[in-house]
Amino acid sequence: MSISEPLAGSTHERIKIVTNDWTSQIVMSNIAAIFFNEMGYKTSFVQLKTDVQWNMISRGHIHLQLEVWEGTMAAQYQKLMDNNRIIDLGNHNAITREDWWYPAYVEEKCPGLPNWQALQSCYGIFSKQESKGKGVYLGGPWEKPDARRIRVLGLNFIVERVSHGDQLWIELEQAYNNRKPIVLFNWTPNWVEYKYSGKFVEFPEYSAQCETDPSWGVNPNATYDCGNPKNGWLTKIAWIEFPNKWPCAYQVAKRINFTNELIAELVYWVDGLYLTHQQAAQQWIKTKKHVWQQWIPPECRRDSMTIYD
Ligand code: TMO
Repeated sequence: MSISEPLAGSTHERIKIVTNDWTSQIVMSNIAAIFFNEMGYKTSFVQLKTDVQWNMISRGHIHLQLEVWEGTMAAQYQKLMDNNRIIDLGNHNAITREDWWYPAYVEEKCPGLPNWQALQSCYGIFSKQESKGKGVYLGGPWEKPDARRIRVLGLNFIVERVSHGDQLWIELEQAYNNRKPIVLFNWTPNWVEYKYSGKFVEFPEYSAQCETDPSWGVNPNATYDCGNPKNGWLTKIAWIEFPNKWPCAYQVAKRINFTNELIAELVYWVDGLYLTHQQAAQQWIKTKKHVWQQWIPPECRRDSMTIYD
């Protein structure tokens, strides 16, 4: 069924889609934009770090975020939900994890891994010239207070941060080619697990109490003495007015649903095969019709749409 009557909602006000600094989020945003444009809505991308996006989306300066990860963003998400500043568009059917990670060969030099306590004695293999004997943990621009976790768990580490996700993989590749010990932030689903074998560090099991109750956990005087969730959710959020302004975009955004496998594959197209974000989005639309067809309800289809061709 297709329809030629005018599309419901605003076709002149742009839907501002936030893009962050890791691949899957950017490609997914490009995919959503193609759907919205095909239906007749205008879109633009607003490139932001995750830490500044919360205020922007609650004020309606941006309108859609397709990847909110539990491991690094649960607290800000929950605050805006509790204050009715955003709406939740439903989880992806994916299980996520975000935490410290190392390539498999590191275990030879640090027996006891993946248990975090192994890092108490073998921090030295992760040191760099400028770290004065301390281990270096390479973090991304997201995460929770890692310096605090290091302190409360009594680890002899410092945090070094890259400013864009892509830099993590450059450093990982260099270390990997020289079998140099490295421990860095990683997550799943991602493409890294296809290219490199490795493991997450097993910190004390996550519990919400760990972040609020100092007496909980291995350090009785401090919060954050635990890892990130191992079976985390991945959800989507929108500005509270989104459904009224762009009803069909809302219907589609609610239905957008990526599994672990779908995410890993489309990230690989960019980070492994070097397609641009835009090319990956177009290829995805072209080859995954069986996946996205049901995301577009009949009343939101238009005669003019070309993605069905
Ligand atoms: C939010 N991230 C997937 C980079 O951890």
